[in-house]
Amino acid sequence: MPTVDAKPGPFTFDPATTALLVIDMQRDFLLPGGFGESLGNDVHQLRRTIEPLAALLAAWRAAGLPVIHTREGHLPDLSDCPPAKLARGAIGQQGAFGRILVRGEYGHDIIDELQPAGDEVVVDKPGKGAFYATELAEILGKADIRSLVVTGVTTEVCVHTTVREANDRGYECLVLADCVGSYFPEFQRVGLQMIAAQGGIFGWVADSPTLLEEIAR
Ligand code: TIU
Repeated sequence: MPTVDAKPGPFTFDPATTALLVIDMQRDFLLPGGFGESLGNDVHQLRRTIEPLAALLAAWRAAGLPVIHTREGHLPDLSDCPPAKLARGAIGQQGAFGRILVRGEYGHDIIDELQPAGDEVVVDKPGKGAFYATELAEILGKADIRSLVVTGVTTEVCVHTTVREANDRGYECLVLADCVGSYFPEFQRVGLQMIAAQGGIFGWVADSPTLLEEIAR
């Protein structure tokens, strides 16, 4: 079985029951001028994930392993957006790339570099976690997936929420440090530490090159 050098210890996975999860690599979060930047954030903190993630996606696809993408966003009438989220954010307002985090808008879609391939699943989620109010659990169950390689943005928000949800549902999660990003360097560092602390309280953390070596075998 492939084994990756990770924290807090080796992560062993069965490729037959493992999926790559790419969380919210959307234009609204990653492009200059988008929603993320409108919140006062530096998008370059996230953009460092694009190159390693593109390389990982290519290798993962070449190995014939499943990829699942997610996108955070809402129906055009915002009926799936909780009032508290609406009140705090710019959701649904006009942004540089269309209505912010609204499905069907240019800014809501995945960046050009990481566009889903033909048969890859895209899960649209209204929350931070990829399991809440989505079909993800059903998709993973049908495919007999039990381990997730987790990538995407942002580390302490949608990645953390999803990994915690997955952990509580019995999935083993490997989070790739170079393929997840936070607008805040401190949150990136501590966010990753929190996952692997206490003997891997809700997952493992590694860098993508160690996983790429295993995939190439
Ligand atoms: N995908 C995700 O993390 N959604 C966010 O709103 N993240 C922020 O860090 N703002």
